Amino acid sequence: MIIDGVVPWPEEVADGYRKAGCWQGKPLGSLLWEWAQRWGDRVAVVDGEHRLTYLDLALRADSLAERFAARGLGHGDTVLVQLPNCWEFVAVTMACFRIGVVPVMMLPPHREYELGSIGTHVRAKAIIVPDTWKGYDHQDLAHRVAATLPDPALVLVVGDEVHGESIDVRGLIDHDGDPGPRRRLLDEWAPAGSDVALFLLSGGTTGVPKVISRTHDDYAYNIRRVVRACDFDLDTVYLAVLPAGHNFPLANPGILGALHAGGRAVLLPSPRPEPVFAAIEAERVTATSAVPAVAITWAEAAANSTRDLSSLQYVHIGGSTLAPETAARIGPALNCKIQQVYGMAEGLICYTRTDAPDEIAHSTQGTPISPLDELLVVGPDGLAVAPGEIGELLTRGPYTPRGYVGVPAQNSVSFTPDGWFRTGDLVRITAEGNVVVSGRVKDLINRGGEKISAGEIETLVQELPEVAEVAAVPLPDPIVGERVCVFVSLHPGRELTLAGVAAALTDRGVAAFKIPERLEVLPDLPHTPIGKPDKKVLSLLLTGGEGPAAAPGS
Ligand code: OOB
Repeated sequence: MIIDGVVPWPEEVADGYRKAGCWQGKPLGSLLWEWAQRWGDRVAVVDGEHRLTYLDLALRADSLAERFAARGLGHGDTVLVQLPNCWEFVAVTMACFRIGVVPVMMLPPHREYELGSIGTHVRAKAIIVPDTWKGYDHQDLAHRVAATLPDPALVLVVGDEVHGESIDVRGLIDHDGDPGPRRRLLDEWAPAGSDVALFLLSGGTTGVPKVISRTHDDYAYNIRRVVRACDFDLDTVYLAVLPAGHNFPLANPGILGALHAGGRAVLLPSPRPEPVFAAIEAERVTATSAVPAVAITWAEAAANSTRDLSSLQYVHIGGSTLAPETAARIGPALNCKIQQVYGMAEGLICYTRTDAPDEIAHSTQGTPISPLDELLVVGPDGLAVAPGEIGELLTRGPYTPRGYVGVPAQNSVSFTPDGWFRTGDLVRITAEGNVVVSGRVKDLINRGGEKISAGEIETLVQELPEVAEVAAVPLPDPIVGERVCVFVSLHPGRELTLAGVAAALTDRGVAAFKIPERLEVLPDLPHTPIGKPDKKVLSLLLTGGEGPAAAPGS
């Protein structure tokens, strides 16, 4: 089934990946039943009091899948999934995989602006939310968003307070009768391995939502390889604390990797140290993943914790830059080994291996998980740099798609004509083949691993009547790495405060993590020779001449 706007791999390349055994033609929903057959009564998912075995999970997913289908959802229909880390997230995702419905992985902080623009772009047919989350009414949000979408969309809700006009997700799960006939029926409806399994989000650019389509074949391959790179096995107890819809905790190796290995995924809705340490102690967690900002808070809190963290073997750290000195502190503080990961929703994943010496694990981001990943480091002229030199990383491979969904103009910028994805990251590759990320050329702000497109913030701030010109730049920050700073010049006689900007963007329904945290008003912005705001100069103004780690907008 071909979904509008999804860019396939060229047929001969796809054939090569099939012949090499990467793509096995099995949808992820059928893998769920393979796991259930192998490990049926072992615990697969833990969420507080809830402990689901592999068989429980498969039966619940089947029940949901059948009810989704009964409400008209089928192959290629897209569903916005905005759930915190909970067992229902896993069951809903698997249910979608079972019948070829495509979950679109939204994040809990997203609001009208993100749900509305992505939902419109992918023509969502349903929105799945919690009733409330962190004091915010997501059910209400989902109904407001649904009313603005191009097609009628169902609102499905996980929680105790489900209103009449919403569908109660837990109410769709039944445990009656013989599950065999349903399973056989769903097997007949299963998508093909080459079909799209899910849509992941990338930091958007100006008005262009960047949606990444991942097929069952490519995602399953990614999961198999990363499970190997991290030595996940039957004894793995993986703790998911980052938002489960993000590619890192979802599948690298994350929740799906733990399940694929026959281990167990423990879900926690927050990375705060005390509940994390309590969960590690209670569930004998062996591995977890974190962005650097989170790993640092754990390392600091561990000194004063009486929790038994002795089961923890590995913390996977990635999503933004981790300084080698910091990396060296985290392992001893948590009494475990760290594995660095450099990855992206667009595909490519690099990991330092479990047996890497400390100097590699602390100062590099490791090697690609597949021997078929292709990496090319180019200079500003587009030509390969000399080995070991810094340049922009381009990549292709069996789990790196060839384009974003439905944005041909953006794709001609983000991908080369021969299919290389331009990561926008500056890297060098060491003599041993390890990738070291040293900055970036793409214009985004990386706030504790959450990617915020500078262009998107600029478009929103430019809409304010006071603003003549705007540029968003990263403000270096010791805790989250970078925060959003906007420089503006104003129309004559106008005034603008940071609180004013924050209120205007919040009113527009923009996620809180994107709201600017610093505002600088200048009489005029400095410009580059072609007349764009000069972000290098602006960044220097912020750092007093030191310059941030990243080189934005160059
Ligand atoms: C992960 O995925 P995304 O899609 O949120 O962000 C990808 C971008 C990369 O292009 C790079 O700019 C940055 O995040 N990044 C890193 C990094 N890992 C990712 N920058 C410096 N050092 C690192 N170790 O962030 C992601 C996806 C899967 C696994 C891990 C991370």
